[in-house]
Amino acid sequence: MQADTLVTSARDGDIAVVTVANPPVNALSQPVRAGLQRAVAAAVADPAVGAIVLRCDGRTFIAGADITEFDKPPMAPVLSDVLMEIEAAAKPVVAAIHGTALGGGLETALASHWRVALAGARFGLPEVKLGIIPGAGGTQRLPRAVGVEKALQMITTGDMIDAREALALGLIDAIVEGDLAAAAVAFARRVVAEGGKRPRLSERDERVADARGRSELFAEARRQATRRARGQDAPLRAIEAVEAGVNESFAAGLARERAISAVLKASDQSRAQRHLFFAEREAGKIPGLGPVARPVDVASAAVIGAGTMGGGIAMCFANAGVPVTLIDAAPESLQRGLAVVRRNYESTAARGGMTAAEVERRMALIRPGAGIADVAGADVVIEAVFENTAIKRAVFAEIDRHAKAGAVLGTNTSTLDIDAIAAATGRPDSVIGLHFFSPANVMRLLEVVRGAKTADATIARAMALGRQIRKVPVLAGNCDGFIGNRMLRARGREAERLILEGALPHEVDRVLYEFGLPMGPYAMGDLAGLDIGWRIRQERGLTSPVADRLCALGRFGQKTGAGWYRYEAGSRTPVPDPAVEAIVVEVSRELGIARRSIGAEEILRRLLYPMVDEGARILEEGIAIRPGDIDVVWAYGYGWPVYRGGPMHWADSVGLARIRDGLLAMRREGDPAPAALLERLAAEGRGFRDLAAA
Ligand code: 3H9
Repeated sequence: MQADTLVTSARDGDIAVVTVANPPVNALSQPVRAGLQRAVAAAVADPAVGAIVLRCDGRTFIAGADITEFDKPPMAPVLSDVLMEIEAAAKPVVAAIHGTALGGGLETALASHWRVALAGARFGLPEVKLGIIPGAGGTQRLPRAVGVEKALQMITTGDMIDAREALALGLIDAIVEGDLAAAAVAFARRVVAEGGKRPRLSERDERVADARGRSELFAEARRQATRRARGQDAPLRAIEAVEAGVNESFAAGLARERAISAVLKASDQSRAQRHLFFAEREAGKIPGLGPVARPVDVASAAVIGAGTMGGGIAMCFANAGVPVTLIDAAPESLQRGLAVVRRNYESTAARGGMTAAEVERRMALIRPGAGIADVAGADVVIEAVFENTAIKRAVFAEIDRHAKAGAVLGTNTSTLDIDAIAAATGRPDSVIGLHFFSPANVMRLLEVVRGAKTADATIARAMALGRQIRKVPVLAGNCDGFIGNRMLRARGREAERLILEGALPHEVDRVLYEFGLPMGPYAMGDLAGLDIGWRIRQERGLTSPVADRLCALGRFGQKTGAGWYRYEAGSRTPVPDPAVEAIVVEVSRELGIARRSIGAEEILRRLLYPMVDEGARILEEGIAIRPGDIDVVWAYGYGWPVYRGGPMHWADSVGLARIRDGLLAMRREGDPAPAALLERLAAEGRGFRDLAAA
């Protein structure tokens, strides 16, 4: 695409209107940068032009640099140079903002002299989410516009602010209504009439002067960034760039920003985070679906089961403004469930996360239902009762009697057979697995599980529904554990071997925590409750020698104050427990296993390689469509560190031959050979990423 078609100029009297039209999000690809440079220079050179309006066609103002260019060598003109020219322009430049001004887009607006926006516009520097920092002056101009503290918060979190806040902070000069282009032209004309002022943020000092030499401000920002984004380089490096600009000068800060930006763009962390950015979007595309009607938003929902999961799922709907009926067979459970939901909202409100009126608005969206007959009006019904096939089948037979034709019937199961549940209804084509992750109102992942008879239209609607309630939906096939829990189980098997061979639970957990996961399998077990797995093992005639013994002692995890760890009263902090160590050692002895010391490197390898192997099987069987889908599941459902890109991306970075060799080395009698897909890719010297491209 040529610069001339992506960036065009028109005249409205004495105002030049420069328009970027690079769908879908007006990213700053090379032709756009070149086009902007040329259009602004031409307008400045035109004696008939008094001021310039910079606007965008389509759904948004510029949403940032073109991320697809990051793997290519830099192409002139670089954005920071174009923006220096815009800021230095001899005529006022007014940015007219709608949609989202993000990253390089916000930097373009900050380099302009004036900024006007529609009330719905939002603003942010989300670069850290891609493992980089703003690279075209954002770390320098934003603090000069909104003050150092606010800028540090925006830059290190990547979170957006709305137009009202932007106006209050001085990030924008006006909120306008109606036709944005016309309003921006009128604004520009006023600027000309009032003398054509061109305030340049690079020259503005007062907001950064306040922070000069205040090292505690930056120390606090570092402390918060380290806690919130443990292991990530970008937020800390962004703080460094801001600090340089505050303590030295705009030019010094800009130079530091540019140097850091170049290093991070080429970093493994950024590569991993960019992979997840695209994988998340790719996961929404389902190849091979027949022609289905474009799903419309659901207007109402029903959730059956008012326990922790059901209540959390109901909150997801209320949070998205969708009325939801919460139903439970036991009236007291329903009341308890509603009270828990209210408490959750009220504690958010107490932390300043929402107003008291908002709590009431959301609670009003959650209606208590009298019985399953109340699912009748719902576009989507989600069953979240006890994890037991017979119980779920009974509930589905009831749902089938009352739900309206065409409703999506979802079961929130983490392991059960979707087909067996669907068969309890006369419409298995409408039944689908909707596996929410706990806490359901917080975790972004939604595993959407297609059964053998699930209709394409049901799949499309379930995926759309996931997006409507702000989840990241990933389609999985029907198997025991689907994508996430199946891989978790592969890891769990090896974790058990590790403790029997010589490692202790807290040593295993520490290795995964240091790798970047929020917790390891033992702390996770204590959080979820060990009795659930115990019951399932009993039903299936399985054993887990140490866990079974803990459960027999009533050690069910956090809820009983003891499990794999012990817990002080009122605390959720796991404390290693000598009693558990004694049990582990005793079980090893009973099984005739000589314990030895096992290092962190071996622990990590033995926990993660089997996950990759299981992931390869999941791909072979078509349970996951793409390796990237597995990565999205782990990043959004299990807290896999985003800067490692998910297990399949990570495996590619390790090298599949090394993983195959490691799996062979740890293989015991009775273990299956590594997955054929893994063997093949390793032998060909390729990675999972090559599958995605194939
Ligand atoms: C940056 O700016 C660095 C600077 O400091 C300068 C350094 C010198 N590039 O999300 P959607 C694609 S870093 C290329 O589904 P939505 C996306 O892949 C950048 N492509 O839409 C998808 O493609 P497809 C900082 C991009 O309405 C399509 O657009 N900016 C980019 O739900 C639609 O995307 C960011 O990080 C891009 N920058 O949400 C913003 N952005 O249809 C990243 C999107 O083929 N973008 N695409 O799958 C977003 O957050 C969301 O896309 C946005 C729209 C909120 C804009």
